Amino acid sequence: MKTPIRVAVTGAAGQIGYSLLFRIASGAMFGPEQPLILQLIEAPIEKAMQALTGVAMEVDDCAFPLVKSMILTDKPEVGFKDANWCLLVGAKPRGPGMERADLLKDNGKIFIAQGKVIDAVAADDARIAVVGNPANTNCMIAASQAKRLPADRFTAMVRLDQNRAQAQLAKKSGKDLTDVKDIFIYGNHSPTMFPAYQHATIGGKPAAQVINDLPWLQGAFCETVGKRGAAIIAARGSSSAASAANALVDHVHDLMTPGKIHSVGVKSGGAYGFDPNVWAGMPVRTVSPGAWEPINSYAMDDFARTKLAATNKELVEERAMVADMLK
Ligand code: NAX
Repeated sequence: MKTPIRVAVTGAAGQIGYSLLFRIASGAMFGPEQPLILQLIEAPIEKAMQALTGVAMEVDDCAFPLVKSMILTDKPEVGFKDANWCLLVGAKPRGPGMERADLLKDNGKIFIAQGKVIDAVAADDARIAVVGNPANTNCMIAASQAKRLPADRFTAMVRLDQNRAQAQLAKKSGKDLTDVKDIFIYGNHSPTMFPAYQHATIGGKPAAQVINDLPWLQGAFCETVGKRGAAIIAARGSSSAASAANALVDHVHDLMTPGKIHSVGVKSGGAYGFDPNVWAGMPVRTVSPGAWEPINSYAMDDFARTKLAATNKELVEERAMVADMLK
């Protein structure tokens, strides 16, 4: 039997948490042989902690063999202690009439505090995945607080956008989902993101050739993927939850699986013309469990360069809005 790993999850009693915990506990994220200690962190609010107790009771009631124990806490220094993975899902939602800058600052405070604590108490091999929005900038903020853990341990989730893009290409072409390959997301997890159809293939052929509808690829396709979150809210009355949890399972699973090539929000280092200090979605290759290298060799045409510039501009603006909070 392997040694259990510690997985910390913030916002564990929220919508995404309610789908996510059961997938992690069943082995979907770290495999069927990997025992787990779940360290569940909620906001210091009585109602949230009470809800978390209920969720943990349901995890107990599933009798998952991999779950060795659970810690329920509203104290980050307890929840992140010795954690091997820190899944930062909890964040403050955007309230009615709230400006983006205010949302960035309010969430910035949460991610500064969590970044500091993770750096101080998490395991030496800790990896951090940020889902709470604005995910790329929150990830940058958390990473800015780290002195011990290197920046490449901090990743932001853009995998939901990749999965959405793959599904749209399969639907449009009428081919099986598994025939669609190499569709990657660049930039921010926001409507400015760029799903680069130019490099995608369907059944081994260029997606653009199979679909043969450039106005759709450059228009409705990019728009549908970019605004899918809003469309889900309009249809369901609340934001994506099960699909977001599923995407986080994919994000972490593929980061732990050498050879996988997938879209991850990482410190750009200047790849694809991004500001070197923003966290931008791009394809990465997992080289060993938890370690990745960027794939920065995809050629970009004029349309792609315009889209990359627009999403980079937004990331740079978000960074400027929180500049006084960064170290
Ligand atoms: P919910 O509002 O249902 O749950 C959030 C939970 O986080 C709540 O239980 C709250 O008490 C908790 N929380 C708040 N502050 C906390 C703190 N400081 N420490 C610990 N817990 C805290 O939101 P949910 O639908 O679960 O979404 C969570 C986040 O994911 C949101 O920021 C949302 O915008 C973001 N999303 C990101 C996606 C992505 O692809 N990157 C897609 C889905 C989702 O919209």
